[in-house]
Amino acid sequence: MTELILTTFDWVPELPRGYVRDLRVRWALEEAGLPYRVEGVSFSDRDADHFAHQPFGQVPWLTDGDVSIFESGAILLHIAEQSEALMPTETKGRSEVIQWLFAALNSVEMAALPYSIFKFSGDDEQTAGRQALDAFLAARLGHMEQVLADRTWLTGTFSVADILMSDVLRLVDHFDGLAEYPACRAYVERATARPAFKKAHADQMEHFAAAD
Ligand SMILES: N[C@@H](CCC(=O)N[C@@H](CS)C(=O)NCC(=O)O)C(=O)O
Repeated sequence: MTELILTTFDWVPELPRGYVRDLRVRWALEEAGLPYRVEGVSFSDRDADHFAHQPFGQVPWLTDGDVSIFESGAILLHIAEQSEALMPTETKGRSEVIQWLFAALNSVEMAALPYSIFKFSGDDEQTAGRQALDAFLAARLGHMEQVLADRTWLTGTFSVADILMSDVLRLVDHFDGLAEYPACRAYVERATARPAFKKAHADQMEHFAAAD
């Protein structure tokens, strides 16, 4: 087995700590029981090597032997291919997990991210554009509320799709955006009560605090 190396920033400001996307990767690796090492790259000075691994100058990326992979969704899929704790190998179960993985990124995070950026910036001015974005998110959350009303995990058993979906919803919940969506909120609580999440979260907080 090759060594798995997860790269994240060496330091970030207080505000995003606990929400930097290396957490999703840590969480998946913990659930899968795969050993890994974490490396830090400069937050303030992003060099050519950083862009060679992550063309947007962002984090995370994962190195697995001669594979270097960026985009948290792609990384999670790469890890899930190595563990039935994260994704079944049979075609039907695998497709169900993959569709929800994409839904988390392309249907929910796509709506949740603009909301979170406004919240992080402290700008709460209700412009027409902002109202349209809020309505877009509310529609997505309304549908997720129905999906989650009668199931514990998205595909029956816990999978990598739950890591991604609950992490996306967790950021909305951080700004109290799930107040009107009790099933979504309970899902986030269930997911973040898992020991693998708790370890991943504590490790990320410790990693950034060590650089203060
Ligand atoms: N779509 C990318 C987004 C990565 C991303 O937004 N990373 C943030 C940390 S969570 C980052 O590097 N921000 C610094 C920046 O954009 O300059 C993924 O899911 O991996």
